[in-house]
Amino acid sequence: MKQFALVIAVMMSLQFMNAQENYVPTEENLDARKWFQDARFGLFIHWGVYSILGDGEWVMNNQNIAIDEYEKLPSFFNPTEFDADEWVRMVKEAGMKYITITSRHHDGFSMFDSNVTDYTIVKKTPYKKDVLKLLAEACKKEGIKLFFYYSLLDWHDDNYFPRGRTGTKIPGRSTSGDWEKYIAFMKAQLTELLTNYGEITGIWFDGHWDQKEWDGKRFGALRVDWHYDEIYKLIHDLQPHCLIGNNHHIAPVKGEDFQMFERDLPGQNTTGFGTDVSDLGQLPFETCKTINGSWGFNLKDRNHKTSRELIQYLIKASSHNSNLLLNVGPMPNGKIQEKHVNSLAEMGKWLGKYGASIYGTRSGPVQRGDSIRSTQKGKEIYIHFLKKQGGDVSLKGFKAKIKKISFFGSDERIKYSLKKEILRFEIPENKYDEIDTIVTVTLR
Ligand code: FHN
Repeated sequence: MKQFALVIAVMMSLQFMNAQENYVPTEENLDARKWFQDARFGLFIHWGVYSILGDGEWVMNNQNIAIDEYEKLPSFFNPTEFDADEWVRMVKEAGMKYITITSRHHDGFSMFDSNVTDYTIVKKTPYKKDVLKLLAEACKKEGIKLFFYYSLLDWHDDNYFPRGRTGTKIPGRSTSGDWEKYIAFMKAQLTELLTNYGEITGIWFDGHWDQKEWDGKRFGALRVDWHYDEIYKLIHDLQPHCLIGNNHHIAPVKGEDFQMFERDLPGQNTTGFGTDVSDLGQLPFETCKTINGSWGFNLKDRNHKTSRELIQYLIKASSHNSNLLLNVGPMPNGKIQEKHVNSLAEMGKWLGKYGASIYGTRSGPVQRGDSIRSTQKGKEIYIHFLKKQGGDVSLKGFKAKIKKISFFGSDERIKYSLKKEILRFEIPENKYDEIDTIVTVTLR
């Protein structure tokens, strides 16, 4: 009986999971996936009118701000210090290869010019400029790829009805609406995003989970049809290379081109978002993480990660075969906090020296928790020691024949022994680095 109930629950939750069933990725799409996997490092940007309140991108929900009150925010949003070229320069110097920016978050405010709503940066703010356009131009000049984050969930639009699990206490939300019109609205906006901004490398969806039943412990059935079959097809028809990812917190469905993880490395599920080892698929991976503790600008957040922590997380992500999409929340004036700019610069400096052990690599043969990780590119295996090891190092699982072992970037050979797939060598105390000690194993 229990099993029967489970089958019914699973069937119900999949009922509306219309994916792009017959999707066959084009050559361009497969090339884009390969590029994406090699890129390994990108900047996530959560920026919207909420930044004015300095309390994160969920402030409308968390402070239950009424629709008509929240609607005043755009009139104060005037990011006169925003300089797209400066952002892109910072990204390049950080060694990042792409940017994913929020085009519209859950508050429903479009940070771009749109013909299907007036609730946009161009029509409602004194700034009047389309920041996505400016960023797209700057990215194009510098060869940085651009992804758009797009929220499926909307606390502002009347047609986002049935309303989801969140934003339920926001005063002024409508008590009726036309779901099909909402889908048509999203399709029209996505068409704009994929038509007016040149080449867009990916669309990053979020908010699917808002329409799942929740009993306080577990997610249940999906209450709406997101029409992913039509939405994904639309995107792939407009730009066939465009990579689709959906932060739905489940294993990827047909039509998606990469699998994403939020604040977790692939296979880990510390956030409880439900993406555990059994959900790992064959698509490229990306994990997103905040540079402090918040996505959108949060004035009181002092939880800034150190550059050591950030670099080590990038190494761990690469060793899990995953990209790291590291988030900053720009301030309402258009600037990124100095502390974050500095940390990114530190990461860039490190990558300038050790980038070969990250870019273009895949997961390596030995992984040992938080202390030893490995990446591999062709015949080079990079063993990253994130913590000091006492005495000799012995690593299991070395099947291939070894040509030589050395410290990264040095010709000086390290003596080793390899018996029964166990590799042994010594790292002298004075060779350890604060952040990462990299030993390169070159295979025959
Ligand atoms: O609700 C959002 C949140 O604001 C943020 O955008 C993150 C980024 O991964 N995603 C959602 C939570 O899963």
